Amino acid sequence: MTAVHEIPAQPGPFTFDPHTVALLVIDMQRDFLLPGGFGESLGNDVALLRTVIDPLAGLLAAARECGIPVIHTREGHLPDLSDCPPAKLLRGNPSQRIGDPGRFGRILIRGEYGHDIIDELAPAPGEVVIDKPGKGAFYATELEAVLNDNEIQTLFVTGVTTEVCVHTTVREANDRGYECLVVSDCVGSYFPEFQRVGLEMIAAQGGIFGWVAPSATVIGALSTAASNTPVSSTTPA
Ligand code: TIU
Repeated sequence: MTAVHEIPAQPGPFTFDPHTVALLVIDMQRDFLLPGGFGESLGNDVALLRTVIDPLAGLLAAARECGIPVIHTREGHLPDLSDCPPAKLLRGNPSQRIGDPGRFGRILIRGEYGHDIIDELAPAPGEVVIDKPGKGAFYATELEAVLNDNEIQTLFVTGVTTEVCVHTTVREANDRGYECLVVSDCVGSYFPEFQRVGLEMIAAQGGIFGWVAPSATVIGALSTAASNTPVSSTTPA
């Protein structure tokens, strides 16, 4: 029997089965969220991203309590940069490039302090951490295999930044047949305008890439699911 639960969302109700959903936490790394990392080297004010931390900590706690798998991602590269194409390495005119020494070690390099996830959202033992060289979490990673192995069909998507790694990942997920609910206060952008429009783009055209809802609504649905009161149920043939 498959229990189906409903979340009020944009552009309409989002249904999910708690047994086939995972919480995806994208790139909540020190290099993006602390001064001195990659985000700041690109000329950004990291303070705007930090508004995501508290709501996401609340959603993480709720997901863990309900036994929903949590998958974290980290953007970064091998120390020899062999997995960083010149097009990415040389793009723009940052004050520091990927691989340069930064305040928290070499910028966006795996194993460095700045590359790891912020303390407030540290992965719990047993949670999957996907290291990704690109903006999308599916490109050159084991994410799709992890989702298949765990029979995951639906993703609650969180993390940073809304218009870059979150958007890229949600688009990749759509093309692979996953349903995505983007949690509006648990994704963040360095640019308020991109945050607003980025979320609108996801839910526009009848939900062209997915659905959007705030964490309070998602947490409410999770607690309903935990108390085992589905709005409907179906029995597979
Ligand atoms: N620059 C920017 O907005 N984002 C990134 O470079 N990576 C992610 O979004 N994780």
